[in-house]
Amino acid sequence: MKKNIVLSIAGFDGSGGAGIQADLKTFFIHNVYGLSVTTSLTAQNPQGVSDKLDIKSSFLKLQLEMLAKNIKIDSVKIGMLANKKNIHTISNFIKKLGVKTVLDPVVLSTSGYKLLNKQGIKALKKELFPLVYLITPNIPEAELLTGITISDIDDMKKAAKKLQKIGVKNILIKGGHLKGKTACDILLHRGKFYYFKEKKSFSSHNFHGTGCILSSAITVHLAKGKSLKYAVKHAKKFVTKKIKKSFYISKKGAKYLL
Ligand code: PXL
Repeated sequence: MKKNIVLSIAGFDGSGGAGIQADLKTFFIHNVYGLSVTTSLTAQNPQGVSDKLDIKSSFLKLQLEMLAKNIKIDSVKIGMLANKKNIHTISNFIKKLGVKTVLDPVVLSTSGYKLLNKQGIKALKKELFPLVYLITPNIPEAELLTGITISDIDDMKKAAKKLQKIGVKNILIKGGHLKGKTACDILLHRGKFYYFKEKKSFSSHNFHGTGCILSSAITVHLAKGKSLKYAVKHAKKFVTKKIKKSFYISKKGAKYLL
């Protein structure tokens, strides 16, 4: 039986809710085979991240090359990048590989820990944005990347257009942080806006790994040859379903999805 193969390049989350752990679970549930290469190890629990240890970029390069030399990869998901050197290494790899790549521009953890520094954000825009097929910022990330304050759908559209001007092909801005009863994500694809709405079944935003899971699920559908609209629609439905069934793994802290 043929299985599609998807690669996650992301951070390590020992608590299992975000990063490569969340990505691999998402791949498994969707019946694709998951590969993973880590950019940085985080020390964290459901209350937050206390520190990170970045992988040496020469070793990151080796991990990527060993996989690609031997295995046909159908699509790639990129999450936490940690620093500029890693971004440079990954950009070179993605350029050579030439498959659809989804970038979740992770800048802060849910609890506010910096997962990418200022220099990294600059390199992200310059080196990776032009190479990837889709980026999936949430509202705080879209604000940080564009300098636009976002308080409604029109602001989200403005930010998406600005990101397109920087050179990103397709942009999905996740609206879960906006006030209101529905979570509306907007997709800018081939010059048109598409809207993906789901009723919010939650009163707080303290869920761990939702962004990782959404971007991974989108990457799976792309690996299977589905359209971007199909991929976003079904990935969002999947995350919404998992939010409804989310659970605590500790007395204090965020809720987990997978
Ligand atoms: O959800 C953002 C995120 C991504 N990747 C890793 C993380 C986090 C948040 O904590 O730890 C590894």
